[in-house]
Amino acid sequence: QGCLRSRIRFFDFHPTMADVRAEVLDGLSHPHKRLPPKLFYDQQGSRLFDAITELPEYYPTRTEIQILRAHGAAMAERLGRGCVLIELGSGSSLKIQTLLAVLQPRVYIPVDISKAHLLESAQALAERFPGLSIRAACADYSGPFELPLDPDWRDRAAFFPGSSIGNFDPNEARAFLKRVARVLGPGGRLLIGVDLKKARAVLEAAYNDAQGVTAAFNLNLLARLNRELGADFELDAFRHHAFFNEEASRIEMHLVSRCNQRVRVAGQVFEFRLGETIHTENSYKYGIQDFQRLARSAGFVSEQVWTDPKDLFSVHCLIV
Ligand code: AVJ
Repeated sequence: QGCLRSRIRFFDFHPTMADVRAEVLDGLSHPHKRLPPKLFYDQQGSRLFDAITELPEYYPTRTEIQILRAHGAAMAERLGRGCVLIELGSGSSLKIQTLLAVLQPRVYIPVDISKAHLLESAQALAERFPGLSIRAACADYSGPFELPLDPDWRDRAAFFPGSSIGNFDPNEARAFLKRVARVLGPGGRLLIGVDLKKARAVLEAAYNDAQGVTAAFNLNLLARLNRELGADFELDAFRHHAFFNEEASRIEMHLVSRCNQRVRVAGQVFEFRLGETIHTENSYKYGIQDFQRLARSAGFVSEQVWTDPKDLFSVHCLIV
């Protein structure tokens, strides 16, 4: 079917339904109930996230794009023309477009957990960049993960935008960065977007938007469990709560139970007290040097860092 399609190869390393079920039951059995933020990104969740990126309060996406537009050519030079380019959490593959024209990768490997979204985005990208060879991989990079790489492909580079690194606690982030370093090999470069620590009011507004899109995004997690695991969460019986935890330097998102209630999930019953929460996301905020220290502890050397004029967001180029 047409030459556009033939440039996209799809690789499915997606966790199975059984994995999702086990992780959900494990998280809800914990004394402090929690669910991993990767579960946000079903098709509906990916759509809601895209809507978040356009909110007036949510500064990270537009600020990072501003930095990429201002310095994309220099960044692409560093990553190396003609490299094998891996993007982790590629989502809609919008940010990479600021680099592709200069970078001209021999192959682009978008990796995302949201399968339908990944396929749509790869399709759209292939149409915009007809010469580009794409290997789309549906995978969960929060643990060890596979990539569709040929062993003899050297000159590897990775792009990890959006401050998704902030979803990991610092120890997990270090373990993740070590895995990326191993995939890249000596001399390989990682371009990574990291949200900066800033005034509480600015941070809290970004996760409590006036239109309630972030609340809908958070609550969609329960709707998804209802759809996919036959859970019986009453969406009105939970509310979105997001705040900046200063000591830990992270935004925390929770779903707060509005009453004492019982919920059935995949055949198991869970009790919620009034005010009890499910912790659904952490989004760590770093100082530039704090992040450089973390990267060093994972085996990277920090080569360059770019920020916006207001120092809201940073993009780091790291070398293995
Ligand atoms: C995609 C994980 C970077 O933490 O800002 C946005 C996700 N959650 N609003 C973030 C998110 C609520 C986002 N990351």
